[in-house]
Amino acid sequence: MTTTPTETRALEELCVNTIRTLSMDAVQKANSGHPGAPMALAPLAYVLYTRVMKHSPGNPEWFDRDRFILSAGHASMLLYSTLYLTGYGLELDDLKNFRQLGSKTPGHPERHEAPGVEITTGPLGQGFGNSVGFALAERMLAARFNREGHELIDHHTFVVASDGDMMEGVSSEASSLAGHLGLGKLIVFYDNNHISLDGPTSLSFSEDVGARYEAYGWHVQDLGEDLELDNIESATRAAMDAEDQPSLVILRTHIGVGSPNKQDTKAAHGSALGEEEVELTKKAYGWPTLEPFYVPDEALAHFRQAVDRGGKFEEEWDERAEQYEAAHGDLWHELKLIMDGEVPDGWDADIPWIDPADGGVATRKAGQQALDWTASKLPNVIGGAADLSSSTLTTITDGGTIEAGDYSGRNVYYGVREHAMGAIVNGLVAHGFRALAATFLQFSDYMKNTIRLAALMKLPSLFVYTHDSIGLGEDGPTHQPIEHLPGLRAIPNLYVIRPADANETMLAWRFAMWQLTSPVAIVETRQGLPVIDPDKVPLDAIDRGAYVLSDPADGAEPDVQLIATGSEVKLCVEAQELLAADGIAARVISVPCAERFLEQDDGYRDEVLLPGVRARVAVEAAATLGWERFTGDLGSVIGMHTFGASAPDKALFEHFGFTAQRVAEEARASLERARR
Ligand SMILES: Cc1ncc(C[n+]2csc(CCOP(=O)(O)OP(=O)(O)O)c2C)c(N)n1
Ligand SMILES: [Mg+2]
Repeated sequence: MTTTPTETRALEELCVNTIRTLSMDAVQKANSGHPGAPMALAPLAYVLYTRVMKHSPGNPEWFDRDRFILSAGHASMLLYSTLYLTGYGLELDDLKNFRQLGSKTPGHPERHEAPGVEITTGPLGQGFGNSVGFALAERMLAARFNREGHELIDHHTFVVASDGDMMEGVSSEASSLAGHLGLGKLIVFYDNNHISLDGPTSLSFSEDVGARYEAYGWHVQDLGEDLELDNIESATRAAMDAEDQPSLVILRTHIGVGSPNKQDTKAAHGSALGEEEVELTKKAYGWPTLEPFYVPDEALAHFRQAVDRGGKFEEEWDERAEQYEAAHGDLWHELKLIMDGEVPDGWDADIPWIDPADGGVATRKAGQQALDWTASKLPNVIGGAADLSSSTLTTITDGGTIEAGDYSGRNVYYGVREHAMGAIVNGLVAHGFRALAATFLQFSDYMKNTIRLAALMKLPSLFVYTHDSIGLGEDGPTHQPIEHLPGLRAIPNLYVIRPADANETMLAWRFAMWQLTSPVAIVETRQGLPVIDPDKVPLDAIDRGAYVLSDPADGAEPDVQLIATGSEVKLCVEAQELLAADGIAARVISVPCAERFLEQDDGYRDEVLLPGVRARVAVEAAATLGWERFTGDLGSVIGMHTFGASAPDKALFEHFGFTAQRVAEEARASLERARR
């Protein structure tokens, strides 16, 4: 039986309208969500998922798949409808449960909640930034692993970006870098519908976006209103042919297309159309029934061909992988580690401990050694910084530089683009690299949402923040973080590690590399710190979050407990001596990772922080919020209550009360309260 072109066109239109009606119905049932963009973008999703993309719905994790990233995460129903239809394992019931507690179809796409969702999106611009990381990861893997006659890594990253995405600074930063690096396998579709949440984009957005992207060095096509499926497909293929430039394909769409009363208005953006309007729209589509969630058999069957098609892609790739393994066994082994996201056994057998005789070592300096060590053991570690690598010390020594056309290096120069750096690192990590984002702690604010999203996704991104306190000195209060540590610690799933010395730093990096289910922020000093004898630092110091660094001499029971992180630990060690001279026995507790410590069982917590010893002082050169959990009602917290100042670090610590004498004083006062 042959089908005529007219029949084919009718079937395809039915398919496109199935995406539209499912999306409308799900939003209507939830009485919440964003119907307009999915309706308008249905032809694009149809073309990508059934004609263009190399993907395998039967195995959403197939490594060489093309990645699809819905940066306009509010259009989630576009993705869910398409994933259901093409056979990713979502069921119609999942669409009916859109936005309900525990469903696979939350309001915005969440990585791994539904199969086929590559990355969590919703905060506009983030997905765009992530996609640059995905596209860069592909190029880096290809450069490292592809060999003559063995093109094992060869996939595209397709992105849907809305007006809001295009307005956000993070996408500009990321696009600028993507253009600079010539990431030709990145293809962004701009949903140019002239509408955003508040109304027409003419309220606030009037630049020539295409010209802007041309200036970034992108390949730009503007399809205008011509959204015929064949036209979308040929533009996409033209974008794929532009191998040395990322591509922007501008589509002039109509939000809520087909809705007689809401098309082209903000009313189609973020709320259900309403029963009546849904019916009117279905009639306008010539839809066969008003029954919600109706899926025509022939449309489903047509979409589901994606499963067999994907199986073939995969089979063919598996064959090539076998040949590759036979020809390049070592490389295959290395690639497998990255694909499986595994850390090889015994990788951390020889930790490069730092000798206390080395004198003052800044923890950022130890961080450099830790990076070189971990990078020498783990091929997927990637260095970089936002134009501060000579300060953050986060370039892999002899690792080579990523540049346009040569992606074989291991260091990314992100430029002064902190927000994009965070988003790109999340993309690199989601694609299997252990990439780090580095800048000064104060500038973590610029990239805050990327840290938050990594934490939400439980993505093991590594954030390295140096210049961790007033201890950075002369650069002054603009650069001195105050509220950042408590702010970061308040993010669920994020481990914030502030090592007290070079050896805790070594363990911090080791921890960041082996634990694969949370992002980690390592916070390091600019200034030198005394090195703790490695014998005094337990191997699980970071894993357990806190440990007893020093107990009173002669096994005396402690009268008071001194608690600190980072550069303030040494003050506690000095205060311990001052107190001993007065006959007061003090325990010093180093807390490199408060969140880990709080996760330990009571037994360990009570072993370290003795519940019976209520005289306590916590010291940290940051806002004090949170330390009262450790110091209790009789203790005190020494911290920062104002901004810092510009002066040499020693003068600042003195000025703001970070001295051993002050710690000893507060300890005596707390002991007094405890004895009353
Ligand atoms: C960073 C960020 N700011 C604000 C929002 C809230 N918000 C969701 S969609 C949207 C704008 C909608 O306009 P557009 O991106 O053009 O999407 P469309 O209405 O065309 O679907 C806004 C402001 C958000 N999701 N992320
Ligand atoms: Mg819009």
